[in-house]
Amino acid sequence: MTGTSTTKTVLSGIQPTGGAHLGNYLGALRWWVDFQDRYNAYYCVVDLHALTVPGEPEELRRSTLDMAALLLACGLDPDRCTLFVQSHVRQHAELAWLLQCTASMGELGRMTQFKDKAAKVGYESARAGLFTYPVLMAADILLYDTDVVPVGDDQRQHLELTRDLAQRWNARYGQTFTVPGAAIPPAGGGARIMDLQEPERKMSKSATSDAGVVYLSDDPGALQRKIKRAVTDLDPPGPGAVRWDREAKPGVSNLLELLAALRGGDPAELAKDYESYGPLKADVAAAAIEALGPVQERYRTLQADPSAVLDVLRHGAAQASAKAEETLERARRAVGLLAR
Ligand code: ATP
Ligand code: LTN
Repeated sequence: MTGTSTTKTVLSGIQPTGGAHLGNYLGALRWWVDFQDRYNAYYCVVDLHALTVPGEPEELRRSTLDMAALLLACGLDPDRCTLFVQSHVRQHAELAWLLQCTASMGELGRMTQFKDKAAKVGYESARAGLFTYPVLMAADILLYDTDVVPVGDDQRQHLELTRDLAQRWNARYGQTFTVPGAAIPPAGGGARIMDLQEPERKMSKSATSDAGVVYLSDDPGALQRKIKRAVTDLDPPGPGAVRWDREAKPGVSNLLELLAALRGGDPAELAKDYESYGPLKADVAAAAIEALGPVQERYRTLQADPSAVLDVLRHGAAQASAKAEETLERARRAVGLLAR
């Protein structure tokens, strides 16, 4: 780690529920890579969060390791950040319990991600962990005295809850936690990439169909096909057909946002270069292939050497545990648990 005591701390997490997609990359992962050099950086694969929805044990094991390899392939460097698996640092689950006893049913019930995911399986059979999940996320963040949390726009509400929990705790039990802030990409900068087939829904690992989700592991052929078939609208070609208007033209605006996030620039400005959808799609596909090519190459190399990835994770967990234990002990004392 390159951090010093005056360097601010960054932490973020990603679930190993299926492969990472362009939304994850543009909304979060590329910022993680960027932030390694400016912050004391902790990044984790949040496997405990993945248990909130049904899945196969063997699949979870495989996808946790795969996700770690993909993060390294995206550019995380174990010499410049601490990369670990959430369940390897037991303090996360323990702090989550302490925080659950300061969170209210009402505030957790208002979380839109809970409402969406519980509605999918039916409220009665939704796992209790799905309900308390945002508190585990708060524990992930608060354990490391985190200042900054780089996430996509969909995590704004969870970050707000984390801040509320930390402030409430500090007011009730005395100064214990650093109150974190969110680092969400600017509007038009990849904070909320939409599904290519259903541009009113966010691109998601748990989408029902893969057709509108561009995975970081998609080969150039698949990538081109998915982008070519992206839903747009029936406006005829001509001046003004391609414009940045999320309400009236969600599909086209999403393509412009993808291009802006991949190549740099402003989506409304980029729109002026196009009069029809075909050339825009071709440019988005080319930009995605260019950005993902090197990531895929490194991913293949890392996949061939799982023990090297495991070594990184073991080392990361040891580093993270030391910091996490310090904070947890502070919290245990503050809340009145008897010292061991
Ligand atoms: P799931 O749909 O299974 O909940 P997900 O695709 O939302 O998964 P996460 O692991 O929950 O992925 O998110 C990892 C990071 O990627 C988070 O910071 C999240 O905000 C960001 N992210 C997820 N989807 C998008 C998206 N469509 N656009 C921009 N950022 C996104
Ligand atoms: N809840 C987040 C994933 C997540 C996370 C975190 C993000 C779990 N713990 C800590 C930032 C910091 C999600 O669903 N994208």
